[in-house]
Amino acid sequence: MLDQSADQARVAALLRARQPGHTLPAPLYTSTEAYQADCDVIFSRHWIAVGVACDVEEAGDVISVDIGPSSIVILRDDDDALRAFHNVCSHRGARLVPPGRSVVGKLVCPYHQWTYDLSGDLALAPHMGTDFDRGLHHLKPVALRDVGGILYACLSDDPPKDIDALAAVMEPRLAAYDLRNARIAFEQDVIEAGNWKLTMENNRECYHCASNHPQLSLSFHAADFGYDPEGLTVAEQAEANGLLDAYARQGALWERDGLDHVAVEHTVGWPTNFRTQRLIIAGLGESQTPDTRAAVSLPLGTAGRPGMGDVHLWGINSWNHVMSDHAVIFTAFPLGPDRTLVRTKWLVHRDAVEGEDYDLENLTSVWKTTNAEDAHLVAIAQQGVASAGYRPGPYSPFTERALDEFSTWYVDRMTANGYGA
Ligand code: 3BY
Ligand code: FES
Ligand code: FE
Repeated sequence: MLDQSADQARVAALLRARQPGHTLPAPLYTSTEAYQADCDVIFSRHWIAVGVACDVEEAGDVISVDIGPSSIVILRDDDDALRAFHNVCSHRGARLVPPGRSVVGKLVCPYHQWTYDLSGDLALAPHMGTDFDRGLHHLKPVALRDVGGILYACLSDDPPKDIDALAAVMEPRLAAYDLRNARIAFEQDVIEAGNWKLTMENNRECYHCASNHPQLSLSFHAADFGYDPEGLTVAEQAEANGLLDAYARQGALWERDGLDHVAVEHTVGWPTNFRTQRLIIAGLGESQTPDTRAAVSLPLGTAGRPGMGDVHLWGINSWNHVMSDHAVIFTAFPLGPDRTLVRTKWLVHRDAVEGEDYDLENLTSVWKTTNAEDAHLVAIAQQGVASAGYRPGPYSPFTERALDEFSTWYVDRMTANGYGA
């Protein structure tokens, strides 16, 4: 008990020491105490992106997802409803479902064979006696929300209500792509050698793109996050203004076509942190592929036109690119103070056939390459923050504004959830 509150006080002091406009004090990226605090606050009391509805297409499809030291089961029940439970048997607590995917009729605990219906009801518990009330041992439910086909879970019994705001913005933006009925063409897990916050910071800027992502840069404009270029050098301003002009022109066309495109940001002050904007795809403008043309001949949902750009959405532990021909859905899960799992799923129309409607390498190569490049950047950032010479550094007020907001949001959420003064 004493130890726990000493840890809490240490983390609280580090949070207080963070200077606005700067990266975090090193131990917030490196220490076990901060890792545990992040699992306890950010990953247990907030809505975390965990997968996609088409992870579990049919009744009996099950996935398990580890969130820090916890694990959840997501499944489709016999009534076609999505459900989530803690991946903990109600008997003696064993992990019920192994990592990854399975297809089951019922959930059977490998330890003593307690058996649960897909509704989570305990159906069978051998040797517990005739007086045993199975009704008291339902699997513990986990709050789950399907937002346009992207799944969010919250481990808390009192999840933040502002997930409704995310749904209100994203349901209409994602409707045309019908991600709920898409299919996962490919999935990749990469373990980055860095703290999850460095993974997310790296993702919230494209300051590093021109020099580190030659392939992504063919389809991705570096300055896409709506910053005000005033204060930059004349040459930088000209480049940023050119892009702003392009957005003004393209925005008018999207408006004419009834496509939501403006940036919506919920940052500091919102438990469910997100940003969305319809982005212009560079090059020929169709998709994030090596030649910037659509990779899949069958568009997603009713997204018939390649000119629809890229519906970009990021959240606490996720980032997504939804294009007319395919979507790329990324989730990040903390594995330790200096290890983060980045899980990427490429979604295509459910009827698209590999080899006929798309070439898998062409579909996946940009983000496979980019993920490897980003994993390297996160690893060198972690090496630096763990070194004696590290001091919190200044974020660019232009291209890294979103990182400053992320760090401020993080400090704010931690402080409001037991790690305050
Ligand atoms: O995909 C993203 O959201 C970010 C922005 C640019 C590079 N990147 C990984
Ligand atoms: Fe699951 Fe015993 S722990 S049946
Ligand atoms: Fe990157």
